[in-house]
Amino acid sequence: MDEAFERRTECRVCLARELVEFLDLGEIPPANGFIDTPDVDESSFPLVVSVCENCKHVQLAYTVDRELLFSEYHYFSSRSAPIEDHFERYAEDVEQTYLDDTDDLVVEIGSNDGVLLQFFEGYDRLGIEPAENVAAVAQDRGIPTKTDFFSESVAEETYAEHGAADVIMANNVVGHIDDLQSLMRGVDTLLSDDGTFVIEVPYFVELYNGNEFDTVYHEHISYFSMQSFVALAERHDMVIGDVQRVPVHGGSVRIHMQRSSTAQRAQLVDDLLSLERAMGLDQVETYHSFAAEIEEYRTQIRSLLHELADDDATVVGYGAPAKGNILLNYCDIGTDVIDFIIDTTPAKQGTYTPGTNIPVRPPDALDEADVDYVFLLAWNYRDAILKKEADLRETTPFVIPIPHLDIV
Ligand code: DWN
Ligand code: SAH
Ligand code: ZN
Repeated sequence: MDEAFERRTECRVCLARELVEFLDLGEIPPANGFIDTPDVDESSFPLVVSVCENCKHVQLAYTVDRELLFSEYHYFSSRSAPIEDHFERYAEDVEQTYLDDTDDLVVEIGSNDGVLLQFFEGYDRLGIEPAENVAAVAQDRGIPTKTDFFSESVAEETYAEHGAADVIMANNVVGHIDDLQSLMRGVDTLLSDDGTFVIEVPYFVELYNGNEFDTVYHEHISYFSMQSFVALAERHDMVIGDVQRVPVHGGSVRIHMQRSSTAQRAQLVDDLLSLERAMGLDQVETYHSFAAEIEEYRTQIRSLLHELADDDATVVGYGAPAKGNILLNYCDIGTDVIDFIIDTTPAKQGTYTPGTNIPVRPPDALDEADVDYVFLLAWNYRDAILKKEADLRETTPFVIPIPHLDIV
């Protein structure tokens, strides 16, 4: 990519040139682009969402250069305890369902700091993770990790070095890949004949029902519905042999894709397709109405937070997720409203949030401050965090932005 970003004209799933823009969040810096000093020049890129009129796949109108987003990365999955627990159970499921021999090869695309592969000790395992600083953590834990972006050519290299994979897993990363055709051809190259490609990704139905506009950011290029998964699988002679809805990251789906020659479509696939039709997700008009609701919702969030600031309340952010940076930028909430944000990730502590330049501090900074409200940016961990912070909640209300504006 010559420029740091590029307009996309072809649908990433079905290749039709029928993309219709419906939601414009403005020009925002990359959501994981935490900066070391405030008030420096930051690059912003258009954040615009389109839907394909042909297959109804929801996707970004512009792609930002992946080297810029992922060479050095600030998100370390293992820093969120609930997600580590989730992946421990995920590993148990995959092991019980698909693995029977320690010679079996398990490959993970977007393996990050080894949060999932750590639970496959004893198997032949390989992570593929482009962010060098994050891959280094996995390697230090003894998890073999190839530092690269997965693609058809990387799949060929991997096959030549390791042979066929019995299971390929890709969690919260399929949406990050611009070239979905290369991804699927790569899976075809690397997967054994009766192997399974397990994908977990936020489900667009939940984004839509839960006002999760803040999960739209440059890293997240695709927003999958069952319509889009079926279209993608069929193009590559695969079927969705199983699917589960899983309560992480605001509501996700786990898709089990297998070669059409070895499996049949699960009943729940048809049920979810019906659900999506009933919601109107097969009609472009639905997406335009959704965008209008999000714009209205932005006004509500902005007004509430600015009212608190006008009353001189001290507000501290809880969690500095990438999505929080979209919410803060889109709703125009900066240092005039929020004093600082606490986060468990060492790589984020001591930095400033992209675009809004709010300081990020370690969790114990909260103990020393006199706080009137906590603003829960990591709303996807609502239950775990509210439980963990039971003492603090006796004196301090939590403002929760998503799925509904709530003070608890
Ligand atoms: O797809 C992606 C998902 C899986 O993770 C990536 N593109 C980037 C990232 O998205 P995110 O940054 O929006 O994810 P989280 O999981 O909502 O981030 C939570 C943040 O909050 C982390 O920085 C850790 C922090 N945290 C905390 O400070 N205290 C989390 C918990 C649970 C806590 O108790
Ligand atoms: N799988 C982890 C991490 C998700 S964050 C989890 O679910 O918690 C997305 C990860 O995918 C990042 O670590 C990012 O560096 C990586 N990534 C981005 N593009 C990729 C690609 N083309 N191939 C492999 N990994 C990629
Ligand atoms: Zn399409």
